Amino acid sequence: MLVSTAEQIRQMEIRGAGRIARAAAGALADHVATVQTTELDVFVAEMERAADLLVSTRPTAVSLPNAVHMVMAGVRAAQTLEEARLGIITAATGFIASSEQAVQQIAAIGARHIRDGDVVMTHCNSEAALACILAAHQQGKEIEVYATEVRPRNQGLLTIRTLNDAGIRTSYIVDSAIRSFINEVDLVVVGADAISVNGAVVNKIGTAQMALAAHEARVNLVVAAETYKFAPLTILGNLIEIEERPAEEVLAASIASTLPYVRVRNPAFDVTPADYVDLIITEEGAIPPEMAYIIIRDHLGWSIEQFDRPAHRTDQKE
Ligand code: RUB
Repeated sequence: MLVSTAEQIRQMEIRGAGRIARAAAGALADHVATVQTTELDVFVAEMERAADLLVSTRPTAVSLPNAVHMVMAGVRAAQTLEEARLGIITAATGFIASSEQAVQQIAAIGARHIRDGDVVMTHCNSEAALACILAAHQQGKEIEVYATEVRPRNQGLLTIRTLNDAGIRTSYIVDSAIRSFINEVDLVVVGADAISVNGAVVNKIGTAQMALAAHEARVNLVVAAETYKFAPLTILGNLIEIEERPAEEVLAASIASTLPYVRVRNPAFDVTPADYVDLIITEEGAIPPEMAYIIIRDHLGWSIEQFDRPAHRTDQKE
């Protein structure tokens, strides 16, 4: 179960920052029953190995280490093996429930920012962003969506299926058509894999281009993101690692092998600077990107004071 969940995350059969986080929490809870030992130390060491395996699967979505950290907190306070086992299961169950609830809260807040008659553009397949759009539609607002294809893995197909099933009029466009259609759009709504302390948003590759086009066209960009998508270690200046995926996702190996001078680059995510983000909608409320540190300090419990050395760099560069 643990190894198969890790593999499913790595292969993107489980994908999207929120789903990845919940799957990892569930895998840790399930792993508890498989650890055959009477020793607390052995149990903790095995759970830490399991946590490391899960965290190693995809480097960018900070929801993954954040969820694992929250679940593993259940073991750290334990004095006995039974407390440790129960601690993990309780923390995992709690995380999964609060993560699902957070999406509903984000949907309720996000829907308020979508007006009747709005044309909304979205990118990739974000549960949180789609929840806002669906909630606005359920409130009876007449909305229309532009959804991108999302090369190379075509997550846009998942998005248009959901929108279609809800009865929302949707235009499906190739990623390179964003700027051609941005003037027909009232609002951009996207999700996030990670948010830096300075409010920079890491999301599916192409989000930064969409943000640039929206900025130029004076179209607001809203990010829907649970508080556990904020990256605590960016307060130390750590940069969020951008995952680069296999070349074969972009170009078949049979073709690539005939092009010895060609190198395929396949970054899965990019960084949208805070300047291009108008609002971040969390389950705690809608905030400007400049308030990211407050979320990291007050909701995730990390503050700059707990570290010995001051941050030497707090910007999230491309
Ligand atoms: C998914 C992606 C999504 C975020 C947010 O990338 O970039 O926009 O993860 O999604 P991938 P959610 O398909 O590579 O995992 O709101 O569902 O957490």
